[in-house]
Amino acid sequence: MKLKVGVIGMGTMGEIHLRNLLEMGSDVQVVGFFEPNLERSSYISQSYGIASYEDAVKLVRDENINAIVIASPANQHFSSVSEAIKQGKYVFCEKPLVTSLQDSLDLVELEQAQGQHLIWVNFMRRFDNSFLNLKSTFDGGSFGTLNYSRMSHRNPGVPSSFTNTDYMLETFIHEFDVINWLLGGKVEKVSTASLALEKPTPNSFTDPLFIHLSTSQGFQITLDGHINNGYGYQILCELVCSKGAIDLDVSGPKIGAGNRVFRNWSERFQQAYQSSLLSWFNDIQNGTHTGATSSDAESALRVAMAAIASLSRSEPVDVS
Ligand code: ISE
Repeated sequence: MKLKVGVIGMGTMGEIHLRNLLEMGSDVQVVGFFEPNLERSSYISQSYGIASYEDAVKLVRDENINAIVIASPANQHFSSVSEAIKQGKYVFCEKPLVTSLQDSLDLVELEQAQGQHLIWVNFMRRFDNSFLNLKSTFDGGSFGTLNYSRMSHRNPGVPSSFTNTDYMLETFIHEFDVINWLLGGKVEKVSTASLALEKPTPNSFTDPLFIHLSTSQGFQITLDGHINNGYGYQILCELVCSKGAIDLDVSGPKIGAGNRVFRNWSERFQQAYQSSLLSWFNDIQNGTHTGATSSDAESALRVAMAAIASLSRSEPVDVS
């Protein structure tokens, strides 16, 4: 099946997806895109020779388009995704899929009514070679059973409008998904703590931030974030098991980025973004779903909501 793709949102992420789509061969055709910022829109049309649409709804309803890639701001995802699902079109949507639990439940229901998977959420760590190597080593069992896990998320900086809610929905949402994917089970309880630095963040969010999570299997996970660190982008994930500890530097069939420090997230996860989009294409051809589903997105969102509540109330919160 030829994918005739429309892309919604042409910020940094939308352009990365566009470039990756353009490299996927003749079975993928980019029909057009929608970007509300006129300057950016004309830059994209001129640079890539692709038609722009007046609005997202026109793009989604165009009969020449059968698959939609969504990289608009998260609070605009629901209207595009729900419209696409009603039209029976395949969707590849950036994280977080939506920003409220009600929207999430509505999307899961709409998709179920169509009787097939139509939503793929870009939790790209599931396709990152380092994470895949870690998962296959852990699943192989030679390191024994999990005692606890440590994770870190470090970013040189985030936009000045960033808030604590964004911290959970835009940044830690990746770890909330990784916990479900890598360890299985459900996160049941979340508590948060912060550290006041001498040089505080100029933005209106709490950084560095620490989260403690416990899962239905009794696993304990500590997660720290320092996303205004000024020096670089680094992702760490360590599984401390009964026979030894393994992390993202574990060797595996494909070379991964490991624990190294990068300039930014797009550089660190370049391979994962390509693989994630390619697997969407392959899944559509094969009638499979090897990525993150709308239900996976809902599980991660529930943890994020509990973390937001824990941070604002300064107490442990159960995940609903
Ligand atoms: C950004 O939006 C991403 O999705 C990156 O993967 C994440 O690491 C970063 O913290 C977010 O701001």
